[in-house]
Parts: sequence; C-alpha cells; structure tokens
Amino acid sequence: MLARARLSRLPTSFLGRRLASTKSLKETLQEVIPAKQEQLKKLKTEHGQAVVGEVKVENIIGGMRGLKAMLWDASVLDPNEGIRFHGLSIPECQKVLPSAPGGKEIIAESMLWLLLTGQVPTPEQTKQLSKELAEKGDLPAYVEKLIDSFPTTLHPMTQLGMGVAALNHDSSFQAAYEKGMKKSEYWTHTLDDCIDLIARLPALAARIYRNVYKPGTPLPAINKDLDLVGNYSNMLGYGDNQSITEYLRLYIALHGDHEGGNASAHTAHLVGSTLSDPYLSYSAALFALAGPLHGLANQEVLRWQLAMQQEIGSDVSEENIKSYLWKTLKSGQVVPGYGHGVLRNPDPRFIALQEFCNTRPELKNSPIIQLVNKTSEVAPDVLKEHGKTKNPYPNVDATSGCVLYHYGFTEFKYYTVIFGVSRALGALTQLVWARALGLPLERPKSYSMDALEKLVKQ
Ligand code: CMX
Repeated sequence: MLARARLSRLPTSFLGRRLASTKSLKETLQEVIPAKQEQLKKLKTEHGQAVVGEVKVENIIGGMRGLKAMLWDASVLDPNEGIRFHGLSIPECQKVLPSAPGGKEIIAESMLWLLLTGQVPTPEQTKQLSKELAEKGDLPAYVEKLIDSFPTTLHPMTQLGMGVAALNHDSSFQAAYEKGMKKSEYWTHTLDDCIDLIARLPALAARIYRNVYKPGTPLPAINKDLDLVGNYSNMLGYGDNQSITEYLRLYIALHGDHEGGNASAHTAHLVGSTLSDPYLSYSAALFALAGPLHGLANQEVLRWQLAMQQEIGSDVSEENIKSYLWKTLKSGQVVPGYGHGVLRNPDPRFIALQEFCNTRPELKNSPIIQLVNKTSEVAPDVLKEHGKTKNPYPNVDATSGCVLYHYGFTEFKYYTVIFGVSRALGALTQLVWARALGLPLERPKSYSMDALEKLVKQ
C-alpha cells in the first residue's frame, strides 16, 4: 500500500480513483467506457464545429508537425515537460504503479492497466493480469514453425512484424466480424485480441532472439508466476540477472506510449480504423517502428557511441567528444539519440534511465554509460551551434541500448524488437478505445502542389 505522503503529491483527480477495486481489467473497462462514450457524443453534438487550430502550408509539407488532428486519451506529450500518462508524469508513475514481486520498477501490466482504464491498479489486479498474460503467452505451433523457417539474416524487426501479422489467424475480432457482430461488441473482441497479442509478444520476440543469436539453445517455458517482462527476460536468457530484468521492466513500461502522432502509434491507429484486427494493425506499426528515424535509433546510438569510443580511446575529454560530434554533423549525418519531433527539452524517459544507471554502481562506472553521460553534457551546445535541430537534447534512445550493451546484451539489431514489445501497450490500448468510441475510418484530405499554389493565390 502506498504511503499517504506519496499520494498527496499526485493530481487530485487521481486520488479518488485508485487502489480499492478488485475488478478485472475487462470489468473496469466496462465501467469506464460509458462515461467516455457520453463525453465524445457531447463533444460531437455540442462542439463539433469549434475550431481547434489552423492548417498552414508548412504543416502539410512538413510531415503534419504540430497539426492537432488526432484523438488519443491515454498519454499527452508536452514539448517541455515530456510525457504524461493519464495526467501522471514519469516520476509519479514510478511512485504509484505496482512493480513485480521482489522488484522496484514499474511493470508492463501496471502501465497497461493505467493506459487502458485511466486508473492505477492494485498490486492484486496487477498480479492477476500477469497471471492471465502468462497463461495466454504460448505461441501457436504454426507461428513457431514460421519464425523457425526465416533465414537468420532477416532483420529481427521484419521477423517480428511477420510473426505478429500471422497471429491474426486466431483473431477473435475477425472471427466475430465474419459472423456479423454488433458494433457495440467490437471493443470486447478487440480487447481479447490485444491481451492475447501482448501475452504472446515475449515468446515471439524471444524465439526470434534465440534463432538469430543463440541457435540451438532451448527456450525456457513461460513461468506462470512471473510478470510479462520477467518471462521475456527469462526467455531471452537473462532471467538470472535481476538488473537487466528490472531495466527491461522499466524501459518497456516507460516506452509503452508517447501520444498518438508518432509513426508507430499513428500507423496502428490508421490501419485499425479500417477495422483490420489488432494483429494486422500492430504488425503495420512495427514496420513503421523499424525506420532509423524512429525505433531503429537505439541501435544507431550504440553503433555511433562505440565508434566514438574507438576513435577517442580512453581520453573522454569534452574536446574529443566535441570534435567527434562535429565530424558526424559535417559528414551530413544526424547525431542519433538527439532531437525530437515534439519534445523541446531533455526527454524525461532519458532522465529516468539515467537515474536507473546512477543507482547501480556497475552501470555508473561503466565506460559506455560514462561516455553516454558525457556526450549528453556536450552535445546540446554543439547541436545549438550547428543550428538545425529544434531540440538539441537527448531523447530516450540516447542511452537505452547502451545499458543493455553494458550487461553483455550486445546484439544491437535486436534492440528495436524490445521497443516493439513495449509500444504494443500504448498502440493496442488505443485500438480498444477506438472501437469502444466507434471512431471512424481515418481519411485526411490531401492536396497537390498545384492545388496549394492556387489556394494561396486566392
Ligand atoms: N542531429 C543532426 N541534425 C538534426 C538532429 C540531430 N540529432 N535532429 C534534427 N536534425 C536536423 C533535421 O535533420 C532537420 O534538418 P533538415 O532541415 O536539413 O531536414 C532539422 O534539424 C530540423 O529537424 P527538427 O524539426 O528539429 O526534427 P524533426 O522533427 O524533423 O525530426 C527526429 C525529429 C527525431 C527524426 C530528428 O531529431 C532525428 O533525426 N534525430 C536523430 C534520430 C533519433 O534519435 N531518433 C529517435 C527519436 C525518438 C523516438 O522515436 O521517440
């Protein structure tokens, strides 16, 4: 149970809605959905014509930056403060969300519960959800066979996306849709699929890891007493290392959602709006995540920091880091792990991971982590002087892969897969809500350059 003092620092709206219920996730959602449906109905009928902002030509040709055009309730990204999940900042989540037995970090189950329901689960509810996920976590044999048939040279993200898509063979939503289910039942089948998919992601992702990097080693069975990420770590082969397991728990929970407009979340939402089932929608999201400007950045950061380490050797002086940064920029490359489409300050997820490192002597003294920290002190001024990026500060990826590397988890091409396991929490939450709220097919209007020119001349 939480101390009163800790609770008193939470937004007041949170104090009234936490830690008493014994209801299941589905029962809790059943309770909260009607009020949200009512809220949407009111917004539509009473304020449907209200103007939220203007659309400039620069929005249209600039990747829709800053365009306020999506509904996404679970998290909001403030350019200066960073992410909040249903109003809770990262430090607040770290205070109130239950951890795994024997652990300290937030776990995927408690973050998923918060994202889906807007409520902080009790430790008992979190445990029940862990149990449900563990019970549903085995892969069907045909998916195991599919994954085993891939060449080990196929990028792990391609394998993950294909594996997730293939799981749609068992989609409850698709089966019910074919039978002609009512629209009011869409969300329950979507929820069932989303829970099944989240449950199976660790076994799928770990199988890919074993096939590619540890061929011939046996994959441990799912332990019904462990949380989702505890099992993932175990299946990857790091179950005995409590530090990696705790790190993975924190990373996966923190990276679960980052508002709706990022490429992976937006892709899941767009594809889901066609009533594609959650497996197909999330597999599409994974292929967006596989791009170097999005999820692949964590592997790029490590590659770049190691190259820097090799070049400057043991003399990690400010001068040497500075000249390496300039070398990268002058060669026309971006500095990986820096900048953001929305954030304009250091990413609080980066700060949370740095704090994790600071509490562990082995990480605090690790050469690669020290280099990451030193780089984060030097890079902002260099990027400001370079004058291009709107945000010269580190994002979450500036450190995420380097922690794994320190612990001997050195297969960087795999890092985005871990991000893919994480982002399912937010993207799938939103699919459930899109169906509960009956959101329509997404269909923005596009313009040709000639049409824009004509428009601006008028
Ligand atoms: N190094 C060098 N140049 C950078 C830069 C960086 N880290 N970040 C942005 N810029 C450049 C852009 O390439 C752009 O240049 P052009 O005008 O020549 O095209 C200019 O600065 C303006 O970009 P911006 O508006 O500040 O940033 P964007 O919204 O276009 O892009 C992002 C955001 C993350 C893709 C970009 O900062 C970047 O490429 N960063 C490095 C890769 C990275 O760390 N990605 C992880 C993102 C985290 C996540 O996915 O959540």
